[in-house]
Amino acid sequence: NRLKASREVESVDLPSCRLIKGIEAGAEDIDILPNGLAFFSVGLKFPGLHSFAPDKPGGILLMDLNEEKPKAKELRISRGFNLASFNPHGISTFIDSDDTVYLFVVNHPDFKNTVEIFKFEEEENSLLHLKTIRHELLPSVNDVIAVGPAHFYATNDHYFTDPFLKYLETFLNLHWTNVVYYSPNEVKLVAEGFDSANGINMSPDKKYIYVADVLAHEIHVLEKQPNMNLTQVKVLQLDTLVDNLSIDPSSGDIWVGCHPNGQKLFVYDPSNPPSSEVLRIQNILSEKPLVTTVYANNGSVLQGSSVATVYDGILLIGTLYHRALYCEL
Ligand SMILES: [Ca+2]
Ligand SMILES: [Ca+2]
Repeated sequence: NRLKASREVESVDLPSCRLIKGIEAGAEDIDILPNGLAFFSVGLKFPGLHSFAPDKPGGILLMDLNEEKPKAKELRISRGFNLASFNPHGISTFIDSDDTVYLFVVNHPDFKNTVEIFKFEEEENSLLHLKTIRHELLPSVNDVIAVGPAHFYATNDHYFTDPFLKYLETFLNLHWTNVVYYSPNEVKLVAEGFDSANGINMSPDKKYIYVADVLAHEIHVLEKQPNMNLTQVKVLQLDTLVDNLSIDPSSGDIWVGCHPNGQKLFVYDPSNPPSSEVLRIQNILSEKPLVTTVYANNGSVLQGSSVATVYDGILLIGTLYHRALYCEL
């Protein structure tokens, strides 16, 4: 039941969608700046997870959504950073008071766990690597939400790093996964007890942190305290495996990339591929949040949606290891 192994999806189509050229081996996470520049984390590889390009390193692509026919172009990364082992996962952008744009990237070089901080240099179409963060409280990072130039919340989707212990932990349903706050001065556990903490994001007023628990099919709303601790406000129960969370900055709506059937994700069968599902959640703090299925597909077009994010009537949908969609709403 945690994997929703028996669930099949009914198609929900949008009138105008196209596959994005150049994305064929996953775009696990997408983050859009307020000016319409979208970052894509592409080419994630993981033990047990299918890959259409197992020998190609991952990368970060950029798409300018203000263009008439936007294209995804790979960003150059500064010398000194190990590109051959780049294996990007969750990402988050941060704009500093001096307008510097930072890109935070969860990275799994050789299946290890780091958070990389880059400075985005728009004129050069490149990322300048600033810092690699490793920490014992970050054993299995999935996603981050940046809250300062070197400050973030991160989800751990497992308690253990070792693949066998990871498997055992999930099998035994231990609920040991957590959220960690990281800053140069202080690193601490701020929320725990998740089955598998995955996507993380923040409300536009910066008061609330949202955490997706993928195997419990839940979105947790947590209130940010002045000392950066988190206190639980509420839990929204859904009927699907919730992956990354994106926020519409104007409405505060939460857009969720979901896996309707988790079994199909881990046992990849091209004749029975994993499906995709995008939910929009309105008024999550109210008594009755409104949950709408905006897009759903049985895998004939898009397999394994992990993120959905909006900008000015455009919806971008990324996947764990398949393609990505550009849709008009
Ligand atoms: Ca993210
Ligand atoms: Ca994720």
